[in-house]
Amino acid sequence: MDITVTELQTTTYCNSIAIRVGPSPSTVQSKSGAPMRTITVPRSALAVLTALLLGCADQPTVTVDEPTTPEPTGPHAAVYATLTADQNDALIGASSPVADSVELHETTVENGVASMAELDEIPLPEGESVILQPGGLHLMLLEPEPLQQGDRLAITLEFAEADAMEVEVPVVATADMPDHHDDH
Ligand SMILES: [Cu+2]
Repeated sequence: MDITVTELQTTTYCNSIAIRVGPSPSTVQSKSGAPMRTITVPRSALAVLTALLLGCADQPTVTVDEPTTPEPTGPHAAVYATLTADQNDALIGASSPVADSVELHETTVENGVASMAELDEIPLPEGESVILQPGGLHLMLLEPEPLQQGDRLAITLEFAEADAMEVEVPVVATADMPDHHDDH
């Protein structure tokens, strides 16, 4: 069975699409009498369409770009990424099947000495790209299972507003990233 998408003649995207599950497209008249366009899409597209419609309910979303973990040289592993929220939000936690716990950290350097503090949350101001990078904000997997270049680890990010999101993080050569965790 295909899914029939009925596009109403309205200007706002989020009010413009209705999904009916039916065996075939049919002619539909809107209440105002204007004809509506119908498109039939494969059932496999239902998840995508559902996501689009859920996105219409002003559901905050956070985009995660270039998640990366340098191959650990010590007991812990850092995860870097660029996070951009479309509404004011905050990263409030993270977890991974490869580590018992994942903390939010910030590295600061004072008088040439690097130290790391655990944060309760990382604020994500609307539309602003927050960069998790060596020497600054990062996620830290505490004593993860052994990770090697070429592995991909799963990490679930929890936000104050947006739904939790699972991200796949490639493990890259340490030579590709500055190492800032000698102080652990
Ligand atoms: Cu750290």
